[in-house]
Amino acid sequence: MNRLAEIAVRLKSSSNILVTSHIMPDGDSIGSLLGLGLALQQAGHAVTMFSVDGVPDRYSFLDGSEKIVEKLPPKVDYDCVVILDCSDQDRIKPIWEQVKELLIINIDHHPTNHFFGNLNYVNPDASATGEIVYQLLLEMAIPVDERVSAALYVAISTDTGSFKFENTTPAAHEVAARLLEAGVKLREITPRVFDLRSRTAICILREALNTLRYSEDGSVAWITLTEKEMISCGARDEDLDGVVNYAKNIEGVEVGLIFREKSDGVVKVGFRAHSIDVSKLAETLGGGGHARAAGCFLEMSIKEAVEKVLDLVVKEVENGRNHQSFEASRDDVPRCC
Ligand SMILES: [Mn+2]
Repeated sequence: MNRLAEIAVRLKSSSNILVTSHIMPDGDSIGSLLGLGLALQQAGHAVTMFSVDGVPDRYSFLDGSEKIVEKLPPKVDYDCVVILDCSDQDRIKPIWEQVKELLIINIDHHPTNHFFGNLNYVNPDASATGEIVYQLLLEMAIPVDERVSAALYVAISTDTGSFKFENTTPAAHEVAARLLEAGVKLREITPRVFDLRSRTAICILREALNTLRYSEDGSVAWITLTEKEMISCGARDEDLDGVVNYAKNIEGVEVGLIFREKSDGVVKVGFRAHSIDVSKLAETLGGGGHARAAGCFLEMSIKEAVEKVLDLVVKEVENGRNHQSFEASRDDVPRCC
């Protein structure tokens, strides 16, 4: 692995730079791209900021996002290509063949990173790639202006789930503090990035909560959504983002589930857990994912899918209790401490 100082030296000597980040961009992808791209431009470099899938509406208010392009010329010639927040080449598949012979600088915080660059800086301890970009700008002695600070703040605050996830480190807060000092306006960011919901998303949330059910012992809560309900709201999969958490976050619930009927007789199941490992359950059903967030597809009716999955999950929760493998949940912590 390279040091950030080496990457800083290389960037300083590059006049024509391509900066890009992953497909289906999230806040860290866009925020890092914009933060680094704008700062390098300001320092006098010719920078092309590129995002395969453009800029999601939620982030298009960010100053400078209008400069992010979705197409590259057929012949590319850059002194270097900075690839941000991508664990592997597949995350930038549409342009990889086109740029792979150029000098690639890979900057990321995913522990699974493939070190596909000529220069690689991967720090899994960083809360977001945006946090690394901030350190890189310090290294290059490029001042962080209002536009750059807003972009990097969006990167860090989205990847830490508004500073709620476990990757919220002291360093994340420290960098956020410096960005606030540099002029971040939360009244412009918070309503757009965190609070805004489309009417479609609210419509499908209302339908979803109407279907909420609990297992007998109350440890599992689930939501079912039929194709009919999706169509009646005009909802797409992305409108269901976070809906399963309404089930998971109910008092006494260990596992929240969402069953989404697809038009082709397939049911998509989402699992969210507080303490047990639901990725193993999802794997036994042909799916996978993370320990506390997993999913699978089942070829059966939604009624059959609920019965099948519920049986497995309730047993797993019981097992978890018997083996006392639960970590202390917030409610288990005595109020005094
Ligand atoms: Mn990230």
